[in-house]
Amino acid sequence: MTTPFPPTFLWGGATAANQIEGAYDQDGKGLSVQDVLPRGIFGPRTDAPTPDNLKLQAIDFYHRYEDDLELLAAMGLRTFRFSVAWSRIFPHGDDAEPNEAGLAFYDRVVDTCLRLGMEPLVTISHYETPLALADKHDGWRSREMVDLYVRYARTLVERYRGRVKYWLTFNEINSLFHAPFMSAGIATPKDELTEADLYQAAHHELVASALATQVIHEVDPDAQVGCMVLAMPVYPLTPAPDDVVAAMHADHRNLFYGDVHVRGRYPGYVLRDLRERGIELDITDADREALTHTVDFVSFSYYMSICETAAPVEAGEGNIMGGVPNPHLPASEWGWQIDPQGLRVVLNQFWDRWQKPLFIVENGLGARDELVEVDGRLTVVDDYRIAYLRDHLVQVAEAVADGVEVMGYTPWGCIDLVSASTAQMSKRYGFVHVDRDDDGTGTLTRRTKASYDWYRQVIATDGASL
Ligand code: BGP
Repeated sequence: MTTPFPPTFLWGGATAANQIEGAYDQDGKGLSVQDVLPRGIFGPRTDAPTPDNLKLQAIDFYHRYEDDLELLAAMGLRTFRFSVAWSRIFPHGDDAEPNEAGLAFYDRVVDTCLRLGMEPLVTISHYETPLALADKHDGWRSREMVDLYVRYARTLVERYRGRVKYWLTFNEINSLFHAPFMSAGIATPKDELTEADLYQAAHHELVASALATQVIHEVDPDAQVGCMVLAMPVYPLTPAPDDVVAAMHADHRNLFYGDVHVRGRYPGYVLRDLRERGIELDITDADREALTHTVDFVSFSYYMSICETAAPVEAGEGNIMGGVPNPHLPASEWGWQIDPQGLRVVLNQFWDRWQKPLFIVENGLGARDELVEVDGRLTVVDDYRIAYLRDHLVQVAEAVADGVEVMGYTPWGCIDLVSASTAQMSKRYGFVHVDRDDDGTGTLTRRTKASYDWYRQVIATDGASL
């Protein structure tokens, strides 16, 4: 059988610390913003951790990582994406010394991945800013965050040098405007923030990302660094030129982050926008120099496309990034519109624009699953998930055939985990089912789903059998 996927293609799965680890206060870990977000992305936050916050225990990966990684490796994964919980390493973000127990935990995770033949793909910051930095500095609004983050990144690369080849600096860096507390540890309520505040915070993250890239390259010249953006192709709602221009502007608001990471400077359309809004960012000469340290590849999540129009309409329900619904597309129960071809569109757009290898580090269908008995064992017959992933992989294959360089594909939540937007278990993505319910009950037993066998076959045939 022939396959368009190269033999080096990194078939994998993706997770994040706050959504799988649990053990939120063990072995010296400090609190992160997630520990006070029991309701998910848009809050409200609590003052202290509350028992209804499922992330405090999550799926207990902290204690079960070895069995979980073995189960995932048995599916054939060649890479495993996880994040380091920043507050496990620096409990308050600005501690004099890193927490050895935290570093040792990720030693074990990294070494287990390597023993099982999976390349660790590590997100340095995945919606897990130490809470102390949110309270003390208002998160990324403060320039002080840059040095703290770069020191944290240096600590990681010095420790895991030679073992971790792929680093991602910030998960979905362009989500900062939409979820300032979760994404960037900004404690000030969203409605009290100005666009200038948010742009300045984004600027600090961009500088920190570039400086971390520089440090990683210096400490481990064999390592590769990618930015990570939430990708969402924007279609004009109609062919009216006003709608096309509205779509272009909406697209720019997301492309801006990749442009800075790849080109090493601010694109003209952002500078114009800032000027016209009367926003003067604090950008120093040292910042400009820092930004020239560009990434090796571009990684992204892809869940949906959106439409944009110049006409005044209501924002689409469920689309956290705004936009209006596309009348031609179905949607998941949570209103996320399903558009496999959009993935081919975005792969071509990014490749044409940046000519950097692309890595799809999140994609998948959040759905309610039901355990059923098949041949005497409990499982989930998730044909809907298989269909979703297959349809998207067909489009990745098309993009590869178009000449796009794609490094790999790591579907989101390869093992069921706590959802970011709902903070519940019932929105599931996994190939592996975890017995835990929204009320926190459950045995935490792991069971493979039908999609597990399907994905194992996909990987075994290098994508020839989809
Ligand atoms: C992305 C985040 C992930 C993940 C995913 C699915 O935005 O990077 O952390 O959670 O979305 O979202 P949800 O869990 O809300 O379905």
